[in-house]
Amino acid sequence: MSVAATTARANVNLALVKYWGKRDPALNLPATGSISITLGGLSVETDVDFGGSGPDQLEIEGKPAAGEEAARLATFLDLVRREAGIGERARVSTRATVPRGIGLASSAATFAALALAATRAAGLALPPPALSVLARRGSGSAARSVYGGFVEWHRGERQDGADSLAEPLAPPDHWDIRVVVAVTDAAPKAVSSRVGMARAASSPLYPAWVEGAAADLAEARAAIRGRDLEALGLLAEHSALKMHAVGLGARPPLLYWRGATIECMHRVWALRQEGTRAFLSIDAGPQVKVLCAPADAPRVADALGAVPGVQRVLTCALGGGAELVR
Ligand code: 2P0
Repeated sequence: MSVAATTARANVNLALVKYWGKRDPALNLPATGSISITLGGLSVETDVDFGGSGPDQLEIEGKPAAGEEAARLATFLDLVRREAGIGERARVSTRATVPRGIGLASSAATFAALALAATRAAGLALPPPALSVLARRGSGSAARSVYGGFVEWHRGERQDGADSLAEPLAPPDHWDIRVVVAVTDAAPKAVSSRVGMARAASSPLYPAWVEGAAADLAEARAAIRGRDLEALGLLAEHSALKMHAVGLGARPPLLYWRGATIECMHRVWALRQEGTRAFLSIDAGPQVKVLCAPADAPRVADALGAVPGVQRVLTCALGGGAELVR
């Protein structure tokens, strides 16, 4: 039985130990585990209700969803319908409360919010672990956005993916840190993460990437537990740069960086030389994300804002998990 219209919100997350490669693309089962922080204030809000028949009505930012985006949403809604035993069509409306056009309106927040809103609208009350498994089917990294603070997504061993879910390592108030984001290019990326990950497997560096994950995860967990910014920052930087190195070695090659991306990287390393503890991460795009202490965030933001080609800079604290809005 479907119930009333439901709205949920979820934040984006930044992986400190990256997810880059799948053991099963159909189920979004990762080749390795990953660890992220959920970022406050960069979120996606989704309204869902079920009723009537006909094709789903899917709206993103007030416009009908089309193409692959619409297909991914509809496929995900089919999973929810199957789990709830309903056949009604869905009406979905999704809004990013992230500043628009900054290349950060990640699918992680979209599918974490949709998983929560759609299951509730379909009359299901899934506990967070089951919600994480479901969100993963929409987008791998969405498994992590179900939770706030410091989060680990386990690779899992099972073929059906039932054990490939995220769990919280520590809540947001465990450790007050900041992420400063330098936006260098807000255009949609030319190669999706999905395609990028499939291509990564052709790289001779990929086996080393997969093999190194367990040690990276253990190091990140220990650094989070000990609130050791230097250890966590250096490890996050190492994980991100290894991920991009895998892409450079792929056939065809893959590079998400623009000129300003590289200039930001040098600026972060110069800040470290000058004594500021700042550590970079880069996802499947050209933006540079810098981990630092709250007191250093204004200095880091000023430094990145002065790099030629940087269009804007925003600073985030840690945020909470997916939540119902109404
Ligand atoms: C991550 N990324 O761990 C990595 C690092 C981007 C770079 O997860 O195919 O949208 O939907 O599972 O989760 C972005 O990829 O990919 C991502 P799918 P997803 O955050």
